[in-house]
Amino acid sequence: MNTSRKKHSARSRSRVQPSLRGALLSAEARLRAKADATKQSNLCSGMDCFAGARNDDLNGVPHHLPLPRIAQIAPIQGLVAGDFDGDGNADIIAVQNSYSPIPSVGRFDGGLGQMLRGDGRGGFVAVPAAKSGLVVPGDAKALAMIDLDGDGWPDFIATRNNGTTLAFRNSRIAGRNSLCIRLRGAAGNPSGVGARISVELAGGLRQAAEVHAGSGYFSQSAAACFFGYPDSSPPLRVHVRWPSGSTTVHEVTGRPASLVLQATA
Ligand SMILES: [Ca+2]
Ligand SMILES: [Ca+2]
Repeated sequence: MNTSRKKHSARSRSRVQPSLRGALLSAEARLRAKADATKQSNLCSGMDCFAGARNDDLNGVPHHLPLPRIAQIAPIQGLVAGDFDGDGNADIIAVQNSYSPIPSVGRFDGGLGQMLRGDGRGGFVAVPAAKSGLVVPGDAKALAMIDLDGDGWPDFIATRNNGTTLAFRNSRIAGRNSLCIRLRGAAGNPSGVGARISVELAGGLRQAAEVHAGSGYFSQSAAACFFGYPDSSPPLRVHVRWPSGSTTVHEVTGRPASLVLQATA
């Protein structure tokens, strides 16, 4: 019986192997064709990150847009999003590189970190390092956002493997402002994680953000939300939808750098 099984197995292999080989060759051919098509059309590769969505085609179908190429020059390990320049549009800051690939691949070491300025419609434009001041060389990992100096503008902390931790202070921009809002939630969720904060500006625009926990590579940003606005359109009131489902409205007087809102206000 063993001999029979061996013969049967041998016959099975003789039947399977050619078709398997054909499938592999077919798969390889498809991959080569896909790679050739990518080169020829100069489109983004399969490693592209996609961000943003807009409903600007005739059928209202959202289109995902690739991040600028400079943001994809190396793997991104830490990323935060928010309005960092006070123009009312969400921006992105990311730190890059990886020294961990297998030896045959080598290091990904081409990135210096990148700020991407949002256009408010789902698109992002790369800001040169000479203008943003963001330079994070090395094996960058975590990126966290926090208001380090209490001026209402978000600042940043970046960590690097076998390197020093870097802190970046966000310098204010003339004619623009930033409001930092923190929540005091109920017992068990004192930071109000999961709450949605909406700021109503004098000019009629509304900005919204959610309080979240966990921000990337072994890190967490402060449980705060930042809202930018111009001098001509200060915040009038803040609407909060708490994790419990209840809502509160808070009037804003003046132009405070920061607010701490209570669930019972
Ligand atoms: Ca912005
Ligand atoms: Ca600050």
